[in-house]
Amino acid sequence: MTSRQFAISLFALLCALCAQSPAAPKPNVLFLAIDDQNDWIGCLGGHPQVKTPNIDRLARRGTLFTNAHCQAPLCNPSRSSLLTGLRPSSTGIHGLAPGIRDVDATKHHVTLPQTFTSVGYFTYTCGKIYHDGSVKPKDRAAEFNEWGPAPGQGRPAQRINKLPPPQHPAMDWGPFPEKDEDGGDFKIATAAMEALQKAPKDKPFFIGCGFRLPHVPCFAPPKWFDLYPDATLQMPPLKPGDRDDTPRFSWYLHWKLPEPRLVTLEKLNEIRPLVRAYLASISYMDAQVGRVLDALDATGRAQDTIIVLWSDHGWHLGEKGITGKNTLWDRSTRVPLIFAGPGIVKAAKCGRPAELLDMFPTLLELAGLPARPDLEGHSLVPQLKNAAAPRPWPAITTHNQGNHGIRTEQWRYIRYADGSEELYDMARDPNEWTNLAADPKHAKAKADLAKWLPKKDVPAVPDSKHRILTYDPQTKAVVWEDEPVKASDPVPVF
Ligand SMILES: [Ca+2]
Repeated sequence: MTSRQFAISLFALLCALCAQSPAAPKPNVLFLAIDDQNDWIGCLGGHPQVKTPNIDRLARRGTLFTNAHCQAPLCNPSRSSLLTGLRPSSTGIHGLAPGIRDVDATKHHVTLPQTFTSVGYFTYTCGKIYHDGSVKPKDRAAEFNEWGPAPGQGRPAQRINKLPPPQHPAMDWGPFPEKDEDGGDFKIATAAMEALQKAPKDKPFFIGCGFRLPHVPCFAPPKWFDLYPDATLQMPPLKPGDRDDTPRFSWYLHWKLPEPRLVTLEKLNEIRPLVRAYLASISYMDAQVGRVLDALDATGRAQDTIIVLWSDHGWHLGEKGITGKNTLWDRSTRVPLIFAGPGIVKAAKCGRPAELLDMFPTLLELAGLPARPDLEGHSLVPQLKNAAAPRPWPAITTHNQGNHGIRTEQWRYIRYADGSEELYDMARDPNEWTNLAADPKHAKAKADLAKWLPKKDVPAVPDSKHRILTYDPQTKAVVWEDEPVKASDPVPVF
């Protein structure tokens, strides 16, 4: 958007506000983010043992999207997308850097928080809403009125797990710290609770609270590990040889990651401890969600508040041979997405495909703000009134230029930059174990899905860093994080 377009849209916004009666109340927004939370949430059923009573009670209070997906399986591109309402394939933000204000396409784009700030809301953020460091201090006041603390989970004096060098500081898991109140997510919840209390009563608020867990390092106090005794721990379903029918190009999307491969964790007897720590981290984080929900109720403003809870993308715990994200399968793309509040049907589940970038137009509509034609998502308000309302669009996830996943209610279709494909019948094969892409029986379904591949598909912006993959269709050259990958190179084991 040019600065002139920005001025026009801001003017339109102000006119719309003035046209309303002065008494027309604007709903508050409580915007709750989780980091690297896959579908291991009680109400989503991703793991049979996970305990998330607070997120589950939020779901009963509103509408849960059971088929919601991120636009990028990585923090910065996912958050940049949902906060701008633009796809990674449109902006070229594919890596962990740069942030939105350092990219020409989004430098002046009015973001979701900025919209609420510009129309007079009290806006506040704590924890991780934007990717850490992606909004520089000079640009922060334009996004949120106030920036609260964003502490991490802290670190024990010595590493807990048995990973050999290189010991990436984030690749650790286990019981730490001793007490809930010493963990980062507890402090982030406390900051949000204080913001809820101090939010001016004479204007609506938009409070963003971004939790860090279950992102690695998966550190949670010991009592949360006690919920998941090792003796009865259930591991996620894994199929030996699951990568035999996925294209080699699928490996290029996560050629080398800080997150170890399954084979390494099995050798070190670390996969069970990781699963336990991920579950413990989820339950600890869920308890902090509960504290914030209770604090909202205590303000007496809950009936005027829209609550949105989301995660930036999922996480693998051994499925398809890897841990981490950076894939186009459901394990990486499927996320919790819950809306609750005035006008939203309670205890509803919507199985229509939903995208995280739909949150932006949805919140504009719920707040009575003008729709923005430049946004690429679609309001979910019809589904918030009737979970069975039809929805023609699939959910699309992109990981670097040319690699896209298309998710409908029945199918997952993946097209990689070199043209290789995957197709899964999600209704029959929810674990994505049998790639049907080569089966002529499904040629029509595949062609229909391929129509949704983004027409605009720009390369990574200049100065892009970390998890950047490029492919040259002329020379077939593959480059992962600035290092060429040869067709004969063995898939890295670690
Ligand atoms: Ca993340």
